[in-house]
Amino acid sequence: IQRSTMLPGASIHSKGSTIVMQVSIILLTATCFLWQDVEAVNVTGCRSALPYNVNATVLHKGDIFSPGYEEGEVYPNQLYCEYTIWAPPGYEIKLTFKDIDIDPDDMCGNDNLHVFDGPSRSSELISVYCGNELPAPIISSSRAIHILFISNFILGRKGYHIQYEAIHKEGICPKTKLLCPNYKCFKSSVKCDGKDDCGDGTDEEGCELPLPRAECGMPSVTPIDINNYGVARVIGGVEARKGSWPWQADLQLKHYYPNGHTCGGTLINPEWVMTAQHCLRGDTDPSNWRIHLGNHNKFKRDAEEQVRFVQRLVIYPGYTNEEIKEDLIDIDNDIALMKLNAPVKMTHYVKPACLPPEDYIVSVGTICYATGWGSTVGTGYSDVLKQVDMTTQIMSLCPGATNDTNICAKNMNGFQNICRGDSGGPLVCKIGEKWNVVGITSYGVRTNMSSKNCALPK
Ligand SMILES: [Ca+2]
Ligand SMILES: [Ca+2]
Ligand SMILES: [Ca+2]
Repeated sequence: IQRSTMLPGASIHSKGSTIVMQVSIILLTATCFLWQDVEAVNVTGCRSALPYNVNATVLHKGDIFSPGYEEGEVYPNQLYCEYTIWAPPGYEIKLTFKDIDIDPDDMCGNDNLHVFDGPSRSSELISVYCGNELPAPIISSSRAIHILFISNFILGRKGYHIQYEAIHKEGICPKTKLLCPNYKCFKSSVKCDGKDDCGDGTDEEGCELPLPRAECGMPSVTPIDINNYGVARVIGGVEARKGSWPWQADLQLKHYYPNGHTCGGTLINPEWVMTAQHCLRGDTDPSNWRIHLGNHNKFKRDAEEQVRFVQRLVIYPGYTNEEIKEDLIDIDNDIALMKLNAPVKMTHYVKPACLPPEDYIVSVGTICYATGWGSTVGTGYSDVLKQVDMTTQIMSLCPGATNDTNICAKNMNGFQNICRGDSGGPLVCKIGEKWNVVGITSYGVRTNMSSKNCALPK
């Protein structure tokens, strides 16, 4: 172990035995330098282009720390740190996250840790990490793994501690068990037993079991009613009661952890989610997505959360792309369906919404609710699921909207509205005792935080 060659703070080291076995060397090279030219005199971390190598044995774990981590300091701003970890030929690299605390944001837009499945930034991206939810271990598909850590110009956090080791992939699970794509192991007897053993439905894929029974439109937790807001009417909606909108789906881009939040969706039965087609941005590859049900806080794993992937995407053929003419936005048939890789379990926190009877007409003046994790434009509670009451309007109040494919609704309080990131989420109204999804959040007028109207497709 060549400790003397290490950068102060950008600690990559191995602990325990330093006996090197010839056949099992991990070679680790790291380069850290400042992202931009800043006052870097006292930065205890990455510096420009100082590569170094670390050798370790297969049976021996090494550690990677963010700059400052071991000194109990937050990582510096404007870092750009790169590590390449090599296993001996015939081995793969396993990374185990021991600690992570990176300034979180949607798509990790503040500070972020990239992991690539290969020796460089041009290798396939495995994931981008931020926040402080410990990710599952990662195993490379070849003998190299590449790590890139970037921090922006403000706010450092504790950082990360990752352990690396060279392993044989075949040896991960005992012989009696099968391997999940996320490297958990499961007994072959629980494949297709109707229970999610991998944690993402993958052991229940393609099983064709009867769907679990699901009563629609009946939350176990009563949603906050517009009449009970009291004086605390919050600009940008109010935090929803946890579990009160159990059909709310969170559509996340798969390569971001813990939060690749892009859009909302509505669970309409145990294996189908409805969303807005514009959320797909023209990309119809189902493998881009990870769907979270039972979610409340978008940066923290809720105990009730269930994760699935998308097996199939169904787009509506009559969708017309976004056309913005002056202040008018015109999107028609903004709807798509996602079939999950396996049905979700029906719980108090995960239940479908009802679909209204065919030809059902929502009368003007009906109070309905839109929900989502969309931007709050600085009005607070942006990490949690929020709701806003929306009253249906006559169509002429929604310029550009058409009777055939849109519903026009607005918040009568005038200070609350749907916003970027809420797209794809439900507009639900009560029909009798049951909540029915009558619309999908599609678009609002440009000045969306003002008292203008918003249109939603039927
Ligand atoms: Ca930062
Ligand atoms: Ca199972
Ligand atoms: Ca969560």
